[in-house]
Amino acid sequence: MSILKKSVIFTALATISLAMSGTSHADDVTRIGVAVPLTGNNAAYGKDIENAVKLAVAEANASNILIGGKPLKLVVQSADDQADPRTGVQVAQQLVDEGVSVVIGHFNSGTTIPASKIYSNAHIPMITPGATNPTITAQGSPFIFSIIATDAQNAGAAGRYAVEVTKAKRIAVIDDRTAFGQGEADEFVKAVTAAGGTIVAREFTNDKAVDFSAQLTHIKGENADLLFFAGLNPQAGLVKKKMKQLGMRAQFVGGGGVVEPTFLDIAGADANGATAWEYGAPIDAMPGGKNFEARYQQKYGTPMLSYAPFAYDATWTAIKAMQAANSTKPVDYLPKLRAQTYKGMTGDIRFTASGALAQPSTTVYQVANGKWTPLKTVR
Ligand code: ABU
Repeated sequence: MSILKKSVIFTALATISLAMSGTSHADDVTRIGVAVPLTGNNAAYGKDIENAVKLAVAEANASNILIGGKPLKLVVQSADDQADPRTGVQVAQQLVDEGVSVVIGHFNSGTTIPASKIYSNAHIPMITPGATNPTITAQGSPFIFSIIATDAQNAGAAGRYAVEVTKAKRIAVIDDRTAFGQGEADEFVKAVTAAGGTIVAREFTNDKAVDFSAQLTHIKGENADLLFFAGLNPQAGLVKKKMKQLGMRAQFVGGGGVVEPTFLDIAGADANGATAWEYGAPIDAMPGGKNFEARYQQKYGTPMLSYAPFAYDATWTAIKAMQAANSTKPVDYLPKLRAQTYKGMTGDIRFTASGALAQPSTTVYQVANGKWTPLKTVR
């Protein structure tokens, strides 16, 4: 083999090796990792989060923030976790190897729980803008944060409301057997039972299913007057549509992740009357919310979904902690992140000792005339 050929092969191998180890980056930039599903059934939620992080980063880069006397130059490092726990762990390790200073993500509780252990071991802060199983922050890691209400709060409020306000007497539940769906169904059932309500059926499916006839027929047979569906879109829309086909009288109640246009598109006219609980306050009640919505729409040419405000705030929360510490190194800015109160769009962002959001809120919405309309916010 000629010396030239050997040299070309060596250079190519060295480049691949550097790219894989992540050590080829110039170190004048600060990497913000985003780990969300960018493909598969949950891709719309993930893209929404990624867009919001990129918007915050673009605005921060244009703000001439100085850290250590130098302009802060942020770059977004996106990773597709495919809503899959094993892939979640792999991309978490990749982001750590690439030297990110913080990770905004993941979206699914089922990916967040195992991935959080990777960040925790690497001492990289992770802030989830969407994963809501209470065990995420109950782990007590000093590196793991949630900027959104948990399902103990969201589904807990849904359970109390079902008994005390809706006055449902015979309550049924279907969950999708994910860490999120099963977790929020458990929290809902706990709250219903504590409020003196009666669960007449507890059914489950999986997060890929499209046919819910067996579960709904059983629930109809139990003469349920309220059904809590613990899962995401598009399944929530399909469940609502099927309920109508089966002539069920039960009130449909969704948990987190349902108040989205996809539900309306899938359930069509059958969507009317459905209710669902979503984390935080309605966008109109968020300070600067409408302006953010317009900036997002202008940048991406598409309406934002429910998790964009949380992802935007999560990114700025990390940037503010870096500013306060005058350093982008986790070891320096972590104490600021743990102690600060950042006045965000979604509220005052302060974390409890375990990394949960200190002042969460949640809102119940109802579909009226083909639109999700807020009914009440619980703090
Ligand atoms: N919180 C809504 C859905 C995401 C998740 O926790 O899995």
